[in-house]
Amino acid sequence: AETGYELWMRYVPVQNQPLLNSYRLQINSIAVNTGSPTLRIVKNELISGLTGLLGKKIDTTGKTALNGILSAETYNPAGVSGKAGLKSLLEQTGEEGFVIATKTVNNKKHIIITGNTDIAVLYGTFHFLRLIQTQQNISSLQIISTPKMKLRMLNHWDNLNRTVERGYSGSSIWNWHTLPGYIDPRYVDYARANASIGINGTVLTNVNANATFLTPPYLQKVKALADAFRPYGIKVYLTARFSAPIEIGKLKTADPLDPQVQQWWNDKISEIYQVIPDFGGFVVKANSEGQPGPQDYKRTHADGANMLASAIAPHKGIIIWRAFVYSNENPVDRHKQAYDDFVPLDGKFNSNVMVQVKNGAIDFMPREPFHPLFGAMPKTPLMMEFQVTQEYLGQGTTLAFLAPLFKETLESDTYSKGKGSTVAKVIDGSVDQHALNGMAGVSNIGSDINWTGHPLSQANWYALGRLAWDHSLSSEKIAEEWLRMSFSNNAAFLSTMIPLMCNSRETVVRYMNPIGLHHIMGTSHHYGPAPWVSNLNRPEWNPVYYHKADSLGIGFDRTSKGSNALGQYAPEVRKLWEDINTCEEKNLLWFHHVPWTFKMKSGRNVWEELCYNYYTGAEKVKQMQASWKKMQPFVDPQRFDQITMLFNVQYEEAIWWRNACLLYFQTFSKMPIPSNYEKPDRS
Ligand code: GCW
Repeated sequence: AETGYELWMRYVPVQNQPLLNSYRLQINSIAVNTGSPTLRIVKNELISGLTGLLGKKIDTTGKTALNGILSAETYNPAGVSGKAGLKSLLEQTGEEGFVIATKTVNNKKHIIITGNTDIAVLYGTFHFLRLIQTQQNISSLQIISTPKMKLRMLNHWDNLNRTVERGYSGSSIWNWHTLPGYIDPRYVDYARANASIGINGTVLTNVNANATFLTPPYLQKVKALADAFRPYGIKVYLTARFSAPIEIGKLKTADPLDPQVQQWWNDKISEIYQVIPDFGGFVVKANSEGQPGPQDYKRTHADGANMLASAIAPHKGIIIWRAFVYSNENPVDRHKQAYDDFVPLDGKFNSNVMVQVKNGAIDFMPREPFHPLFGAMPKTPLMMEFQVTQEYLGQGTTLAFLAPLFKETLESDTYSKGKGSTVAKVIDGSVDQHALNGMAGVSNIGSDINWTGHPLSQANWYALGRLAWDHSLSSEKIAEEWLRMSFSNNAAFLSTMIPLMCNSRETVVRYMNPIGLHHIMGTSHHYGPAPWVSNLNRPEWNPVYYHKADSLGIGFDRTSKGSNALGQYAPEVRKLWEDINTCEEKNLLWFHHVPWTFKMKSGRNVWEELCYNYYTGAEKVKQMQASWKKMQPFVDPQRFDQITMLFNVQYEEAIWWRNACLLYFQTFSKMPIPSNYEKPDRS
């Protein structure tokens, strides 16, 4: 059978014998009150987790003559959590945070997992199992953990016909045909996996999906999924196509100020809440890439969002309105449009509206500077939209561990309220005091047995959840946890694989989009290089629009002498990036048109620097291949072979990117490829 289905919850026996013995002594019995579906899940997870990890049958009576009782309970003054005096700690943990503490109660040593809600206990349970999976010391625990963000979401770009937009791991996991009657056990495992990393919301449908999802038969299917996810703390959201009142409501207009349209949405939303009482709300893509929206009726994004927000407010739902908008009426610089459209609307959105912003202003490139909207709309809660699926990062054949990409954006300083106003603090609500806050990732999950296609891409799903819970975690820590749980706790394995994972995205940047190049990929499918394309009827779709290579140099001038997209950033940021000498070289060609002969810090000129990056990028894939070969003793044959084959594909693709881009750009630079980069593998 294919391995990988278990994700990071493999629960294989602890390999380190002394540690295993000590865990066995410390956990003699578990005590879980199963008063709710969520607590029954807690109990089952502890039984299956501990049986697997400790390789012994677990006593579940909670009654043992020995020390070592593991108690999981929602805080109870009369229970073990109350007797252990954990009340004051729980005052800090809110609805979802948990405490794990070692305490002596009635003369017996207990490990207590508790929280203010059942879901918090479930989160604590997964955390506790993770401690054992990653071989941590559990002898004296005092852990308090609360999520830094309220909404921690996956966005599925799944269509009704089970295709997945930009999905590379099979078809949609939602089988609309057999729903609502058949609940595939996979839906439950999906919920379990998400709960294990703290994800608490899922948007089932593509932002480009049609309105059929909002018809009564489909709402029954959505309800079936919502029912399956509820005990895991996961709320269901849908996308709302703005023209739904026309398409399924038979109205003549979808104008948000039209009373009939408003009534239609009021009724539709009431209908949804009758079926799904805790429905989360809608995500909306409007007036973007041909999708309908309020601007079709000369109304603003705020008019559109507020119309839906008013209809959903009585039910306590929210509207997540996307800021990913661009049109060909803005020939100067697509980079600027979202800011131009949305900043004037700051303060005009209802309080249950969030604006969801991609991490960068163009579109999920291998590297983008942070989006200028972060910090620029203080009166509006902004939700982060990251992409977990690897549309522009090699899709299903490439290892690109994305935690470093996520972190790079989260740690960028917007300076919106002075130094230290990082993107993370803007979106977690702390800079502008927003109670509504969150982070979403466009899912990479599909029907493949291993969920994500590339086995190592499971780490990106994991990273999204972990960072939404706690954006201060380092990429290395996340990689380490995931590797230990998914593969092995062996020190030699980890010391190779943690850096390999953490450097993998930078390697992709080197051979695809070095020093700030962007949007030079193949048209429409976005796979492989095509920097030469110039004939698409929408100028901002053409790669040449972005690299602007000519006989003098290369790069997009976004300074005040060019498109002035830099004018959308805070003065401190603008100043740093405006000056070609202080702009970080990783973003150089993003903001500047630079002469081929410009000297980089390395002493190489820009042309040589490009050659250097493309060549070393490809070389680094080869090094990953070689390192991976040495991992064979630590990995099951099936995953080992699959990953080996995928590295082979990735290496061919790196050569493809390198040769295509350099040979094309050379027609402008007219300079030779330095001979020391001419490695024998040039094919
Ligand atoms: O990245 C682009 C993709 C589209 C996608 C769009 C969006 C869902 O190429 O496939 O559509 O972004 O985010 O709306």
